[in-house]
Amino acid sequence: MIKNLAALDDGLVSVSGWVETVRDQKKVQFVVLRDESGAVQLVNPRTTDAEGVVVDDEPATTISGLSQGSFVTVSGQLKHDERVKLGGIEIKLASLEVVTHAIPETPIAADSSLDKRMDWRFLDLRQPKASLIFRIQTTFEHALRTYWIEHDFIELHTPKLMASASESRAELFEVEYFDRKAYLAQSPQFFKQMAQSAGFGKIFEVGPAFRADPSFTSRHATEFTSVDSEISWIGSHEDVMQLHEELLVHAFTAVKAKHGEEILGLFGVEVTVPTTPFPRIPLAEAKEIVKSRGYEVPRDDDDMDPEGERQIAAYVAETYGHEFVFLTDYASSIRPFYHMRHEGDASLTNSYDLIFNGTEISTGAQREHRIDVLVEQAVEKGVDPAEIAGYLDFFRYGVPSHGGFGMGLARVLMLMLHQASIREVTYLFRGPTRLEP
Ligand code: AMO
Repeated sequence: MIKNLAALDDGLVSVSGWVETVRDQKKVQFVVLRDESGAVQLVNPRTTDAEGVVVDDEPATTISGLSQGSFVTVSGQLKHDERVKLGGIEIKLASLEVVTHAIPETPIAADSSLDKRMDWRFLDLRQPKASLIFRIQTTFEHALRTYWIEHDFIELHTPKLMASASESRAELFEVEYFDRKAYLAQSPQFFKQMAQSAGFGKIFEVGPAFRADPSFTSRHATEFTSVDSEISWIGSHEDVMQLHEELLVHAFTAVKAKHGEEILGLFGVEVTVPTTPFPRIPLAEAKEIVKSRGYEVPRDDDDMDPEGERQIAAYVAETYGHEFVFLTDYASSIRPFYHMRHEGDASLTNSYDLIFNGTEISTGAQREHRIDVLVEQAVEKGVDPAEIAGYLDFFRYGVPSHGGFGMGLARVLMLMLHQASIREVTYLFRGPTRLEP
């Protein structure tokens, strides 16, 4: 049912919205009007002359010519009728003003390709599913913030123009910056660690991140919203995982409470609030498990590949009845230089990836905070200390033990709502061949 009905002085109501359908019958016309709050049925009985023949008067003629998506403002008498599907009300038309006649040929239809729908994103977003996605995103982010604020975290907005790479150089966007080069931030990694050097203790940021990743997968974008948090005084990455799971439980509880029924109705998905602790499996063990299920992981010395992630998620679902799993203790060879390595076994790191419904949504780790070790690890990874001198300075004046994570917001939503691509849950997607709209 539409919610934005305004009462007029003369006992009528007024409402504006987009025309969804027009049913032009012999003696009566029905129009369904929609806005962001819902839909309402308008009814316009046709006028007949003395012989009972229908007359072409207004607003009947205008209604007959209304194209789908036209934007109109109407007034009329509100009638309650339980038989009317849209909330048991309808409006008997008194006046109708067409603000904009929509171009009759709609460029997209329900069966249009995803790419075509992205071309016409503002029309694509008119489906009720789409606005629900962004209301869920709002609730999700709000719940994360509530948790952080209740636990005394500080919110930061770190710069997105940087003088160096913060993650792999391979995925770096370079921009002209007056007489020098700048780079778009791949993550707030360095600056969230700087806050630990500054003594902020617990911080978070929700902001854009850029990756010059030429892939066309369903889970990669060149610009995405990264949910980041970083905390000091940790014993190991276990403390980061505990923060991470508590945050997710808090946010999933809020989403389920506010949108659970709508999500079930529109997406056919029952949101499950995860239980803690989430299962934790060292990466090497996870690879053995998927191998024992008959899946040959392409490389033992590499990250878990997407099929491996699906396989381990299936195992976790069967064994623990859980949608989440932390894969822990990644090999140093496949982790960035700033991850802390195991005490006594430098081949492994105090790090994890979080898998949700079979796809990675997050990477987290304890960071190396001892300057000598950090420089050594950078050099070993081929990172020139001179290039990250500013970052290394944070550690030259003492930094507590610390760690944190980065989580792709769109990936969480995609997997929560069982969508096939992050394009569906990103307001305006950016990929290698998409810079518009
Ligand atoms: P990582 O590079 O794994 O780690 O990124 C963290 C999370 O960000 C999301 N993500 C992406 N989402 C959409 N498109 C992309 N191209 C893309 N790349 C990454 C994923 C991923 O799990 N600084 C570390 C995090 C940390 O240790 O705090 C980092 O950026 O969901």
